[in-house]
Amino acid sequence: MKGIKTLGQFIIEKQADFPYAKGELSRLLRDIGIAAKIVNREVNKAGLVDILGEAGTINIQGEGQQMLDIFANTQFIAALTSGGECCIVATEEEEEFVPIDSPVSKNAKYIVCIDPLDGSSNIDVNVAVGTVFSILRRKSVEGMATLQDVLQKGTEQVAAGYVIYGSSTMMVYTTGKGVNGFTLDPSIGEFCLSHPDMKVPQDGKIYSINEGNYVHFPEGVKKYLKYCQVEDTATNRPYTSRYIGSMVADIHRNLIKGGIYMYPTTASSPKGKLRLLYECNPMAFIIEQAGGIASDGLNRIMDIEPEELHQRGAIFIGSEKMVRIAEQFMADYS
Ligand code: AHM
Ligand code: MG
Repeated sequence: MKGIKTLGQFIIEKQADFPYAKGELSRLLRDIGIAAKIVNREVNKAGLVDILGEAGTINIQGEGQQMLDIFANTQFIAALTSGGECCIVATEEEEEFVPIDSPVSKNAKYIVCIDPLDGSSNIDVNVAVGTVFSILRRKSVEGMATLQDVLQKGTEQVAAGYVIYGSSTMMVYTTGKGVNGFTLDPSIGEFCLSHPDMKVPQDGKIYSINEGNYVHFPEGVKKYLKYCQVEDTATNRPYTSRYIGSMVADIHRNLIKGGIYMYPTTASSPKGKLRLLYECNPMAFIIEQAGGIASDGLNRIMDIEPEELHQRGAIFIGSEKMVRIAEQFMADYS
């Protein structure tokens, strides 16, 4: 029988890649893994208990908060607080960033930007949801960290990852040295290395976009979608359309099978829907590390200078060849 490698074992082993690190980042990843297991437990029984459904509050983005959104938010903040390695959590669920004001944490080196439960409108119908996180190193050297510590470009990320609560639960992360995926074995309660050194195929056949917004898309996107649908054996077209409506699940599928995920600007989201700091940047870091690319249609996502905590942006992400062609359409028709 082949031996299993747990997430904890793998993190310790990989610490050797960072000779000057003192283990804080490893502990931070461990803390996120623990919270993910707790969230997984609740997501799994969402249909059974009365946490299912809407909480009746509206979050900063004006969206109805699902009860599990709040639960996941609380769990991740609690795990990061008790872990002591994180000085700020910036979360989709809170208007202001959350400073962790304990004697150990306030001098901690790391900042976590997180979407605790992405795609949560899918919970009621038993469809995969996810968690997305980005880890930054604080820039300021003393006192409480500030908003400026949070507003860093994607290229400054030291780690990023996602958890997908799907037909099985997986955690996929990068520290800038490739991408590895771990599947939760519920019988032992551990994430086990199942997808070492993940690579996104250079080209693919799947395009993922909410085509209901078609009339409001930029001309370049409309033209690209028509391109995807044209019959052409040389380029394997028409492509296949797949859209779950959970970004994590859509990008995870395309990472494995090859494809492009797009959320461009629309009339109702003139700057795009997804948030730069805790949705676009971490997914961009993972996909680039897996050999793909992530763009806002014209520029690399990770080069965008953030100005606001909840800044939104358009995203085109996935297999290199597909994203490059989409960018070409954007350039030609803008
Ligand atoms: P959320 O963070 O509020 O769940 O919103 C993000 C989600 C993504 O997971 C998904 O791809 C997208 O919103 C779906 O939006 P739409 O319903 O407009 O297609
Ligand atoms: Mg989200």
